[in-house]
Amino acid sequence: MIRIEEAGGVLVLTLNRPQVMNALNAPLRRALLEAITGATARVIVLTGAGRGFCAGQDLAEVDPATVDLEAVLREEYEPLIRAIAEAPMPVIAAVNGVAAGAGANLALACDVVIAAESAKFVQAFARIGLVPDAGGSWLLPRQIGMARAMGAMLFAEAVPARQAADWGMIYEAVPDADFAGHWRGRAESLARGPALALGATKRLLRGSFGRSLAEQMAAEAAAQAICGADGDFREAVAAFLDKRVPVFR
Ligand code: T3D
Repeated sequence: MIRIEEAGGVLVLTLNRPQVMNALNAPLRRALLEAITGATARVIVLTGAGRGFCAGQDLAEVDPATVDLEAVLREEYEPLIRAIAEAPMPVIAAVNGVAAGAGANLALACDVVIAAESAKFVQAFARIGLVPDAGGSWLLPRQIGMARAMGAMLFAEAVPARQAADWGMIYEAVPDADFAGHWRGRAESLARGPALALGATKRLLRGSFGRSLAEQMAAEAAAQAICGADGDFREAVAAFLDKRVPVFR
């Protein structure tokens, strides 16, 4: 269901059902959740095998007459999206091709989204008479504003990677020829970084939507106290003064 490779602090999880554009069935959801919650790497990358990233729910698995959609979402999708948001390390989505439905929102739940220029994001739910799920109705208006999120979700049109980057839905769109080397370089650069500070930055930003400015600054101060007492801070300052590249733990 997924290919798992780990090297140099980077855990790469490749969704591996290319014959159905890596559509999510129950075994794939379980494998992904286990791999993310069990990860000890410094960075996780999610990507897809073949020409798609993920086509969302495997529609061949669902019998609309009997499926309990609420239970599937509460018991399988929600833990997966929360596992990404709550993972102590940064999670990168390397979106190699189309990301549709819950597959789009799986990508958008990641901390950094890097897409190949030929990739596209489709909030496909309205096409099949469903509402956006897997956290998308919370994430997308925060990422691109209400007007664009509403349009993307009501019209269920594909948003090309370049436009997604221009809108702030993703971090960057990269020419296809450079894509694989580029996301790997990004992941390795985070893996060489100060893990404690990067994890704390993720938590601060993700927690910020539920806090006032005063509460957020208190959270910053508390996190800075922890990072400031850490060896990585001492090493980085010493490296700066010595005019050398810091070596983080
Ligand atoms: O059910 C619940 O528990 C609730 C949760 C719902 C969450 C959701 O994700 S709802 C949204 C589900 N996803 C979709 O509606 C997307 C359906 N797929 C598409 O619209 C298109 O396939 C794509 C835009 C993703 C890609 O189009 P294209 O033209 O590049 O490829 P294709 O030819 O349509 O697909 C290639 C193969 O993948 C094809 O199989 P075949 O004909 O070669 O044997 C196609 O049937 C299969 N495939 C694509 N998406 C899915 C899928 N098979 C099962 N489930 C899919 N979602």
